[in-house]
Amino acid sequence: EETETILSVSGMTCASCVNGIERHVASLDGVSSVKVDLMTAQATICHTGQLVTADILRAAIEEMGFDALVLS
Ligand code: 9UX
Repeated sequence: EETETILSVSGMTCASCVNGIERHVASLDGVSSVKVDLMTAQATICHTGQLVTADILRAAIEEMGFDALVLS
């Protein structure tokens, strides 16, 4: 079923960071929506619990050079 995961993302300094994370995470199988907010430094991601875990999302963002922490 669909799960919503919220992560704290540090290291984002411009709108291109936001777009890059949104595009990268959205390309993952099982991810249905991604919203990244620069001001709150949070990513809100809807995904299937079967294909994508919160830790996979965290790792995908960290691979891009940001620090990410699963909040909920
Ligand atoms: Mo902007 Mo983000 O020039 O990694 S893309 S800082």
